[in-house]
Amino acid sequence: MALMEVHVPDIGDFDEVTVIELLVKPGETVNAEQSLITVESDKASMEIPSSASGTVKDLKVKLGDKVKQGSLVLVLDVEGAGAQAPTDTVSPPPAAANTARSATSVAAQPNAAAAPAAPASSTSVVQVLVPDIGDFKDVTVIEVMVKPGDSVKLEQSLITVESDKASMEIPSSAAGVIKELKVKLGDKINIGDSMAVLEVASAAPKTAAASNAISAAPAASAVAAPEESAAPEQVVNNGAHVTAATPLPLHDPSVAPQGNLPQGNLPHASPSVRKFARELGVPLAEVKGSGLKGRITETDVQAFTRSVMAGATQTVAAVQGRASSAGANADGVALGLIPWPKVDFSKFGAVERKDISRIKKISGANLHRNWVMIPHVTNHDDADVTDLEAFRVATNRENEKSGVKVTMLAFLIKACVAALRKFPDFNASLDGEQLVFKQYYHIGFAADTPNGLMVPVLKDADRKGVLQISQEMGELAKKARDGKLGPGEMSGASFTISSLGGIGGRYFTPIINAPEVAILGVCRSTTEPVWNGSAFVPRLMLPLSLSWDHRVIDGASAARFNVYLSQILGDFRRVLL
Ligand code: CAO
Repeated sequence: MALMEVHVPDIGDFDEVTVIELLVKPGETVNAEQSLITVESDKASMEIPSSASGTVKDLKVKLGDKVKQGSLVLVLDVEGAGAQAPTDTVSPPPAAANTARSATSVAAQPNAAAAPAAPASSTSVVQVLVPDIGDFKDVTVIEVMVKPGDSVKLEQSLITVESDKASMEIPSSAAGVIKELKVKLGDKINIGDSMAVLEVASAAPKTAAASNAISAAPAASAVAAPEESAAPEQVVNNGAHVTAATPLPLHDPSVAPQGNLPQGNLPHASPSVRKFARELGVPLAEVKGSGLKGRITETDVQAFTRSVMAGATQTVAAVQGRASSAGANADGVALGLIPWPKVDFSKFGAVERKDISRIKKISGANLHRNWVMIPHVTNHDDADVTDLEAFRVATNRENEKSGVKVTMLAFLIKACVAALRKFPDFNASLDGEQLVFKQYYHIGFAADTPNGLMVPVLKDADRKGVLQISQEMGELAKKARDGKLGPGEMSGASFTISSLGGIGGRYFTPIINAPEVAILGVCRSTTEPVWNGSAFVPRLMLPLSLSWDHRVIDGASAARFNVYLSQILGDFRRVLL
């Protein structure tokens, strides 16, 4: 064993960069070239790799420290290093040096371009090339920030590229309108590759700017030199493109903008964290960073993922319905499935297209998530509601003048509360590795509205009688149909009932309304012959379908729940017990 110091390698003109992330801890084993820390200037972030394999003995930097070339990062315990490294300072390995030099060369060349010769015309066409990006070869385009037709300003970022060690935004070399994009997501690009063709409104000022670029950056100018004299119009016609480029500042690394996140508000994260987030499909813009200056760490991405998996967080995509199975844009690729079939229906006959309603988009996204994430099982059963139906009809007759009509659903709500009391697992929610048992009984009920499915919530059903439940249910259902439900009237349910009894059908598989763990589906009761031990007698049977989350509930409990519920519905006096 020998001790070896690892220093910040040549990071070019980057003076006094800030340590924004510590990727290792004392006692951890690291491999040569494994990233140790992430540093950041106002233009770029980069990971500083280890120069050797070994065990971290002493970390010499902390978050927020300023470091520069030669700063001591950490001390490594290196097996057999004595023979190979007599001095205690190890030169950066080629990869480290390359990473650093890449940033250096890019940052050190304020202008890296060629430009068209000054044209007399008021518009010209210029091609924006990838400028000198140092030792970066075959870097991947991870973000395309503009599209054809967009007006771009000089130095506005057009694309983001990423190597395994750093990312950078590549800006436009001129102001103008994008005529053509030459790159797409996933492309590998190198110095001199064409990024875009720009239509530039006025060539004269551009030329002056570009001339400066040429004198300041001979190496990059050379890339474009053969084409410098081409006239813009000929460029388009002959394909002999004139080039223009600008300084290549390394901007804050970022992921593809999510949702409506404006440019400039992109999330801060190191390239490796962004790669990690992309692999998991995590929208970084929605992750709260706990690092320095709100920087997103790998732990933040993991915490976000856990929260989404537990149903505590919804992504914007889910809410907006982009992930909705109902949406034709849903992409099975995201789930590792083959893509959704794209069919030109008009080939087979006349079609009409209509936008999906906002409610359908939202409910569709929720249903999709719940269906995919919850291991559903559905138990079916029948309850004998002959006596209850007679009581319901009699109650309605007695209360005719009150204007409140009692339907089977009101009794079902009351009966479910009794069953939930007896089987508290069904009135619970999963929260990470804990179960939250609710001491309240707020029952959601699915309501069919002209705009789609809504679930009003009847609060404190345990404290209300069937008549009050009927009245409130009627009011909530009307509000749902009129589109007047407030958010408070649609939240807080601990269990949900979906009744199709007024319509028909036999059994179905209701989808659990996360984060609840069970839902009862009810269909239309029918009179059936039931064997009473000595004869078949006509009984009114109510079909029940109970879906439950197998992570929380098991089949035996579900069967008991249904049996108990059926007993209550068979003899409602049991509610009092
Ligand atoms: N068996 C037999 N008849 C039933 C019944 C049942 N299980 N449930 C209701 N009925 C009868 C009612 O008694 C009423 O009869 P009358 O017209 O003779 O009085 C009739 O069916 C209509 O009832 P209703 O639907 O107006 O009232 P409700 O309290 O049963 O339901 C509501 C209210 C809002 C839940 C319902 O109107 C509704 O929207 N249901 C659809 C729910 C849904 O879409 N679920 C699917 C979700 S998954 O996509």
